[in-house]
Amino acid sequence: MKQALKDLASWKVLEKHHQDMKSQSIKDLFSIDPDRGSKLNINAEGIYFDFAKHRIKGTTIELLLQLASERGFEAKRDAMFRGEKINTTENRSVLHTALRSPKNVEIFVDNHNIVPDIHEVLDKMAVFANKIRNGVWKGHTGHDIKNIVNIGIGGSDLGPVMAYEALKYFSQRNLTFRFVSNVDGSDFAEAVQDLNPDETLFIVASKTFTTLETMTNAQTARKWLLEKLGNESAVSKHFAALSTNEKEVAKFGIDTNNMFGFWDWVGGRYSMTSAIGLSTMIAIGPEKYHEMLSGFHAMDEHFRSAPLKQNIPVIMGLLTVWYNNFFDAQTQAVLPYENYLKRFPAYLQQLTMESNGKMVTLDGEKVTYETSPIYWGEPGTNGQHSFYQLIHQGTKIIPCDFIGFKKSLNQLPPHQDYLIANMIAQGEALAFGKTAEEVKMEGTDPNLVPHKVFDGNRPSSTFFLDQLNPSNLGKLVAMYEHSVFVQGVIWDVNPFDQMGVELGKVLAQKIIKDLLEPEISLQHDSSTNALIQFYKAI
Ligand code: G6Q
Repeated sequence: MKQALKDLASWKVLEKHHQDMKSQSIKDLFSIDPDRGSKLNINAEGIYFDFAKHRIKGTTIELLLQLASERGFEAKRDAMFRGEKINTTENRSVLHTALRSPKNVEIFVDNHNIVPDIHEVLDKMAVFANKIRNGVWKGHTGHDIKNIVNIGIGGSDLGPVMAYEALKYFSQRNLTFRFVSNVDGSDFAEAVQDLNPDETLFIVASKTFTTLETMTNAQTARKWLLEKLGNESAVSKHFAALSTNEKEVAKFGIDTNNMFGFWDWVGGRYSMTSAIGLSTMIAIGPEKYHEMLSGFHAMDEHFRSAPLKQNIPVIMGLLTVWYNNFFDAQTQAVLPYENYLKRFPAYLQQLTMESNGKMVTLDGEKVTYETSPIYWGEPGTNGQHSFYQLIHQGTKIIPCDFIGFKKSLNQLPPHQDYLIANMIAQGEALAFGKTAEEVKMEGTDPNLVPHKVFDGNRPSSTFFLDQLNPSNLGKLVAMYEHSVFVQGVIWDVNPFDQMGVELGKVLAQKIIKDLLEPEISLQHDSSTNALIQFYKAI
């Protein structure tokens, strides 16, 4: 019988330890050990991870590591890498890490080595991507393809959008990339309004190839294309599919030669290194795409083999548990000081919250503790002029992840120095604040002193890298993927299913019927019925 989280010996010790720690400020901790800045950090895989500005001391890390060990973390991690069916509710392996493993490795699912299959798809993607990039692939009317429109949603959209934005600097600039996800027709209409169908390729990205939003957008795209190009045979020159469902792809009319497959052991939100990455590969080219995969792989290996104390995703994941479960932090901010990472927080919202936003354990028992915090964020300096107020002086504790790079991709002095000065200053201000004495010393009107005090003691991590490039993007994404895994192990939830998105989908199907049939008798609650009637009223 598995022990409940709160009954674990390490948990109980952590509870006591928290009582001690809650009365010590970050400032106190730095006074006790002025050198902690050079101790509480990990410098690995080109990432300098500073976690000194946290409400922890060495013992905290020791205890959190004991917790991980009591939870059987290492065995669970290794089971994931080996391809065991750790997604128990769906009876699936979880092998996004295999997608970036080198050719010479063997990884088995149901006695079949999947690595050659992965590389076959990668090679096929490379051929296709190069044809588009070099203008060898022609549209139905003989034009080069200049516009790539990815149609997908959730895991089939957020990774591609984020990666395109993040790596735009490396993208082929004569190609235009658009991403359509929402079933709101305006998303499609705006995406194509200035595009010429002769020069446009649609990539329909859908693991299942049955998702309402994606299929509706794909049908609209097909209509839009055929209105201009007239001939059904145009579809094979202007549509590609990324999917696990060959039957549905063929039914849609997409030539299965233009289909790039993946497998049920790749979860949607873990799929950006599967065929779902085709738009990324077209944008940055196969070589750079492989650099991105190498970055992912380097972080996978770090997670798999670095001692836990020196393991970035392990420490990150455990710190999240520390604030979430002991300090009752409800949210976690992700604040990139790199404009190209503007969609990174949105990407992480799905990765983290769809994974660990769960209320039952793997055995189906209701949890008696908090699971995933709410992740949110925006590029840093913009946030400083809006919501940072609450992080500095509000009543909530919001651990922050700052992400920055030493070198900018665009050399425009003095921008980079200003940007990084701001990032470092925010971590310092959050941790150390400003006392009433300090405010008074500035000659502040006594009535305003309380308004100008910063309590400090607000925790943050800083992730500092050399420069944003495909490899470093891969490392950052894998780092968060694995920290989510660590959290899932502690909370004993399944980070790899997403049953919580189902109910709304089923009800929407019912309501679609209610909206379309004029005489139908509505069977919902009175509020829902009224909303439907309001919509239908002429
Ligand atoms: C991700 C989820 C979900 C999924 C979308 C799109 O982990 O499963 O976001 O990616 O619902 O699904 P399809 O790729 O099957 O269209």
